[in-house]
Amino acid sequence: MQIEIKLLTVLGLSTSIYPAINAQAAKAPRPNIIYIMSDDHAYQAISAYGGPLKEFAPTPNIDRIAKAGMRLDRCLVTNSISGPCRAVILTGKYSHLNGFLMNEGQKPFDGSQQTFPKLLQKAGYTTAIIGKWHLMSDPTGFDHWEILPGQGSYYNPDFIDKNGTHTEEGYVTELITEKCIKWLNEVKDSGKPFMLMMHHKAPHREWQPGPDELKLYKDVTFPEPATLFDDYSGRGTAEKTQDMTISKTMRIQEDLKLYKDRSRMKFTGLSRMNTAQMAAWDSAYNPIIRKFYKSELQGDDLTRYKYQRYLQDYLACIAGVDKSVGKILDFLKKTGLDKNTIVIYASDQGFYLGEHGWFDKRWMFEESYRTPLIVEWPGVIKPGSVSNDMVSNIDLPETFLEIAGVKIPSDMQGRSMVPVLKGKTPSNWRKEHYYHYYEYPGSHMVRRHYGISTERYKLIHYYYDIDEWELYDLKADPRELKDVYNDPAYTQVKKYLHKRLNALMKQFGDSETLAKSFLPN
Ligand code: SGN
Ligand code: CA
Repeated sequence: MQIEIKLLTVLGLSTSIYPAINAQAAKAPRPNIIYIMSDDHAYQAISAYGGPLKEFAPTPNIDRIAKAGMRLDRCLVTNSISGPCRAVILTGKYSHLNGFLMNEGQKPFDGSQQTFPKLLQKAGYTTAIIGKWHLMSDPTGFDHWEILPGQGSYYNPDFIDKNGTHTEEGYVTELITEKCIKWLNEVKDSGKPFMLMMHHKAPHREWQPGPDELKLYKDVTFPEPATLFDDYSGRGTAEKTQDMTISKTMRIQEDLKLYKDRSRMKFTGLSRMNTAQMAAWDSAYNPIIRKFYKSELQGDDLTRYKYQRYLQDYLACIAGVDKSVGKILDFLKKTGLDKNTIVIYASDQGFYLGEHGWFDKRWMFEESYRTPLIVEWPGVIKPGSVSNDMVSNIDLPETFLEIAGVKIPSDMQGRSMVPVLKGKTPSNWRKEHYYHYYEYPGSHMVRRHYGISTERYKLIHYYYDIDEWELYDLKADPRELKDVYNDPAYTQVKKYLHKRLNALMKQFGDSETLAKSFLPN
């Protein structure tokens, strides 16, 4: 029976000629899916995930999803950077197969290929994407789309839809929220299930808080991570030569908004603000600016100060996202949609909040490799559950397809998380994960690398203009401060991991030769 329903739906045929099937369908309408993804939201900055920032900057609305659903503690990305993560989520394929490897120096996403929104659409779902898209080509597979150009702007942003580009007055997180609620209102009574991808720009660099959050954390002092002053000893060339430290890379004016030269505001979109927005901005930042330039901070004191300024703004952006999540949840409750709508909260990848002295992402190290994932599925997921199973962003499309009762194409490379969400993880669930990052040379100068991670170990190969292997033992060294690749105690482990890495590369159709063919000439 189930197969027949799927077949009929896939063929786009009505099931009404089959009263028995129809009765069953009426009993269990297919759930709606709302996938909320913010940009660069570290799990360390979600109170449901615990951690030292929890009391300082709680996220009560995102936590509502975790309370009602499942928090996944080991969701790993395949290539820790925005555009590529988005392409993986759409296609269920690693970057070398979906063709979107990097943000910079990249051809537009090939929207003619198979994606999960297209398959959902075919199966009768109404689909939409609103917010950051970052794939250069126009979205395909969506009944409705309204996206930010590139990274988008925080204040009075441009949006692109099928009619072209227009500017809207307001703060980006609020505008995206209003657009999503408007669309949900339009489709909620259509009799068709829907899938919405709500993609926030916040809290992406340069971390510009919304009008209501400008002063939220300005007097708060956050706890410092233990590795804020990491000197990268015990690790290789890649870690020592990156360009993503709070101390050196983070800019006092553009990133921390300590503008001495206001003409520079045009580089970060702040010159888009109207008079009222600018007045509110100045009233928050001018006192901070005055105090800072009087202080003449230097060295480690300056780094400490920059870390605090960074977190104040980053977390204020997140407060705006959290408020947005609250609005969506309230809307679902008010309309009764909450009973049959799956809500997912995620980030495109992880992010550094001063760990190793860094901001940004890209590495196969924990903070950037692990992304938050919280799922509420009424009546199916046990409220307040926590999963440690190794899942990945590449599993999302298959998960969505299974939820919708759509056949999963055999060329997708992840695995549906539905059994994990149901608390029934199969015994043969993934115990190892493959990673491959490409954007180098480029922003932040993180060298190209691929690798395998297991529950306990990570084997990483930096293969571009260096040829260095690294091995980390997360049990002995959870902060990943000591490469043990050349430690004889790990000879057997190393051998095993090399073998498994080769097997994974083969399984996913990747190789160093293929990777080298993507290098710039
Ligand atoms: C911009 C940022 C970088 C960031 C990339 C990619 N610089 O280039 O810091 O790593 O985006 O981010 S900025 O000065 O323009 O803010 S991603 O999330 O889109 O992958
Ligand atoms: Ca991102």
